[in-house]
Amino acid sequence: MKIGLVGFAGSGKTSVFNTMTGLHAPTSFGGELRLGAVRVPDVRIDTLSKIFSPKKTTYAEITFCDVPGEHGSEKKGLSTRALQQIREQDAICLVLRDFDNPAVDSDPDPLRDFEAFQLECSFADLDLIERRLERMKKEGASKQDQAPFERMKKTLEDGRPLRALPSAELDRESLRGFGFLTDRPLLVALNRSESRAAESLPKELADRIAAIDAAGLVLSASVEAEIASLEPPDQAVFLQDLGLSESALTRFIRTAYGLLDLISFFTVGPDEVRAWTIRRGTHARQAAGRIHSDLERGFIRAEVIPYAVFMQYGSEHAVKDSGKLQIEGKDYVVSDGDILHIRFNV
Ligand SMILES: Nc1nc2c(ncn2[C@@H]2O[C@H](COP(=O)(O)OP(=O)(O)OP(=O)(O)O)[C@@H](O)[C@H]2O)c(=O)[nH]1
Ligand SMILES: [Mg+2]
Repeated sequence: MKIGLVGFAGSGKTSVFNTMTGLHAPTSFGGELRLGAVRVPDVRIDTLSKIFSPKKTTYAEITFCDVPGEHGSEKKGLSTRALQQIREQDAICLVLRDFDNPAVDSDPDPLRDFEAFQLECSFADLDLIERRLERMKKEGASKQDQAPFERMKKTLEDGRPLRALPSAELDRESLRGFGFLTDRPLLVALNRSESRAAESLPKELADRIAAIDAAGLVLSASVEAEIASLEPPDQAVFLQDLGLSESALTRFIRTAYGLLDLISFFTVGPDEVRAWTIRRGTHARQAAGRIHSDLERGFIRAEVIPYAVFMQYGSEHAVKDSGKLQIEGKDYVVSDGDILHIRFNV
């Protein structure tokens, strides 16, 4: 999964990127698009790996993409190039500045920046839609073909993002090529100064975030950078002193999983213990396809052990002997924490 970090110049995107990925990209210089992968921490994988002692342990991964802000232009907003890069992300994380940055000539005002971003994305989408509609009309397209575009136009003109449209009203599969910005899952990260890192989101902003079906969280890139420089035992103490219970990375990943409705299933064995990320509601056969297309094509059945059941019995053998192994067909809906063995034949 690719999450793009976006926002206005100097909001702390690169700082957030660095704290999340452990990389050391130079801050405050705009610069090029950067990619960094992080593994998704999961104690269940830690535990399974201890039990199986596999040759390889693979965690789920999130790729962060640092989309540089626009510097030196009259327009404070996002460049055409940035907008194009945002279209390529699975999800967007808008980094809002809530600290004093001497390099930016305005006081922090996260709500103002949030609305400006929301407007820019809406205008960009509206522009695409209106141009498309114009062309359809010129080419004499049927009312039926125009309807989804009219509906999207109306939604945006009402000040709502496209993600507000239920899937019954919008055939997203056929519109995917457009890369609409307001249809992307959106995570809003309020980047705070150290002293206010533990304060929750201001109500007004929280309400606005909820109103456009996005998710929000508070973090402080500079606090996280400090945490990263400490030894693990000191990290916990430092977090506690600030009134925080977890690092931003952990909270970020959990919020992103929730927002995108993602869950993990596991495969285990002497070669590899591995986590796989899927959307909630994915069927066994599709899930098998995440592992390999052959497993999807030649799918016969899935042997399923929920993680909790596995831990209760301690081994696959013990689970089988007690008759707790689930044999499931292609339409089985995979649950978070399922350990899967796919039987297949190609
Ligand atoms: N006090 C404080 N300063 C921060 C925080 N996060 C970033 N900064 C500082 O703000 C400045 C800009 O941070 P960057 O991470 O480069 O911001 P950016 O959004 O990547 O900027 P561009 O890519 O140039 O648009 C740097 O001097 C950072 O040290 C924070 O949480 N608190
Ligand atoms: Mg940057």
